[in-house]
Amino acid sequence: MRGSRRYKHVIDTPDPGKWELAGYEESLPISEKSNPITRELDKADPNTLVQLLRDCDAEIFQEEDETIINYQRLYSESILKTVADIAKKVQQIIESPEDGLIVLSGCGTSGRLALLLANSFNRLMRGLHQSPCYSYIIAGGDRSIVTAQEAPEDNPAQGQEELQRVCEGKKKVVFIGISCSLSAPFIAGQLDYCMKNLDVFLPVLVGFNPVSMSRNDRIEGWDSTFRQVAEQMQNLHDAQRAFVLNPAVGPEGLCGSSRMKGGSATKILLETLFLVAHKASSKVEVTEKCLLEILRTYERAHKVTYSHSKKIAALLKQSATSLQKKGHLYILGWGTLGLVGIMDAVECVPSYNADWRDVRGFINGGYHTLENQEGELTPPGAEFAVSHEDFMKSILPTVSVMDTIVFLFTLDDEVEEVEKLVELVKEKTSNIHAVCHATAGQYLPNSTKKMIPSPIVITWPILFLEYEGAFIQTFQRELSSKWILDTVTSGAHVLKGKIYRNFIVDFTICNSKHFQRAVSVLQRLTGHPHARCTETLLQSIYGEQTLSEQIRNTETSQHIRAAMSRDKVLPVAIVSLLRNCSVAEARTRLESSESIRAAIESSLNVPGRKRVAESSEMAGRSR
Ligand code: S6P
Repeated sequence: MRGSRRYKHVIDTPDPGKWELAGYEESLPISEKSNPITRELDKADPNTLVQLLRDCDAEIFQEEDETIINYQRLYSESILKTVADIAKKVQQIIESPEDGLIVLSGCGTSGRLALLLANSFNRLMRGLHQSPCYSYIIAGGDRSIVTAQEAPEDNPAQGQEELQRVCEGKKKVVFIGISCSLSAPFIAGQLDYCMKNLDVFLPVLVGFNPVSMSRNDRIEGWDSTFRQVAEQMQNLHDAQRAFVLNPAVGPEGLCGSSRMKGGSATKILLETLFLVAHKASSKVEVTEKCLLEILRTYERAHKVTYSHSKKIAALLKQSATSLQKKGHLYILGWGTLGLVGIMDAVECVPSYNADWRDVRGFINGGYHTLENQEGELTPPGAEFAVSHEDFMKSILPTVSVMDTIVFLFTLDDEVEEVEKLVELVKEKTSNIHAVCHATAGQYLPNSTKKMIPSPIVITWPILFLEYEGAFIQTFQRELSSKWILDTVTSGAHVLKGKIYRNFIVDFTICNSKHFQRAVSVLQRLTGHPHARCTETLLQSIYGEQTLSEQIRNTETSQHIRAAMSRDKVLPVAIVSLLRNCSVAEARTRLESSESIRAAIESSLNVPGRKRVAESSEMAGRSR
């Protein structure tokens, strides 16, 4: 498991954080640990916020440090070998696609990325006059692409049903189950089904925790834990009957927010894997060098993107101002960048308990451009309206000076179309920003420059590559846009007071992972043991100080249902524990506070309160 140091790094990554040391938040998986880099994120100004999140993203490319614990990293030989081995299996499907399929599956952001990747590589195949052989599954179905549906993630049986439906009649399937935190029961169910049908399926688990840190609590209505499934997968790894692809990329900049680094690393790893598989099918040998060359382009994209940090910070600040004044952030994207915008917007709902109208993404051509299996989604509800036409019809008339609009496009798109929209929006607000991708030699027209005062124009070098390689440029632009939007939406919510240190303290508890995370955040912030934190969380969920036996003995899924119909569940529990007061009093205090962060801060500073809870190294130990 040694690093491949033969390769020169493009960027200097920050010093290895303490999270890599044994004992640092010992009971928590990497994906749930709090990142030492962002320990003071809540006190940062926009420029510092961008810099800190940039440093966290850089950890994706950090190599193993031989002096501390050996986690496998992106550049580890063991990871590169696994990528190459899986690529060979993918290649077999590409070469005889008639009875074969490559299925990518995930929940939330991981499911949206499954769609993005499946579509990219089907496009690549169509360009080569080959039959497309990629498909995707997202927990909760296509409505989860454009709206937040976090509950289906807890359902392993539904995962299996979906998998069977998608693979009906296929003789060979490479199944890629993505769960960044190695935790989603939906994915566990699918992997389990694949392992019971190895004559057809080759299961692959993608995530960013070691198997020993995967989730090990009981899954309701099922007889295995995620860890048991992952361990079974690992046992099949050496015989190449199943694969686990799980480099460590370090904790998220915002604790547990796997849409950020987890999502980016998923995109990097899987695009690299599929690209080399396609190259191999055109008789290019898959070597470590070839893998490293592709990975290095992503590392370079990180450097190029964050060289615009000042302007990203300005966009972040403007977006935060809009959200603080109860305005909105609208992201109007073209092509696949439109999906990147939608992904980021939708995630604000579960991540920060945001209203779905706060941050919204729109894509030119709507569902036609999204290329989702179910096509136009027609259930009633404005949440499903995602095209630019929808924006013009229902949003534009309501746009005010409080709102911020971001245009996200490349200079290969119809720039006149962009200009037309900007013209219309300008009549309503002057808060207009743009993220525009150009290739060396392309320039933003003067007419556009006049309309958008300070656009982020990212110029990418011309890549002289063969057909498959040329897709890298699109992938870089998508990732670069994702990095910018992740930073902007996360940073804006930090400035809105939704974060304490680097803990999100007001997320929606809408699945079992969130329930567990809420208890863990309570432990880390208040220093109280697991049992007391769970009790207070339940008091906050049900709004009752005395819990009945019936509530105490109810399954977690019932608590989650109750939590979803109440706001500020976690903040109320935090304040109640810190002040040792009733949940009713905690709620009143929160309601009169300028922000959730401010309420927590003042509760921590109550005279006589022991400050033992401050050390995050204590986290989870009392469990
Ligand atoms: C995380 C995001 C969620 C996750 C989803 C799947 O920031 O809010 O939607 O993507 O829960 O997570 P995982 O770890 O199974 O990929």
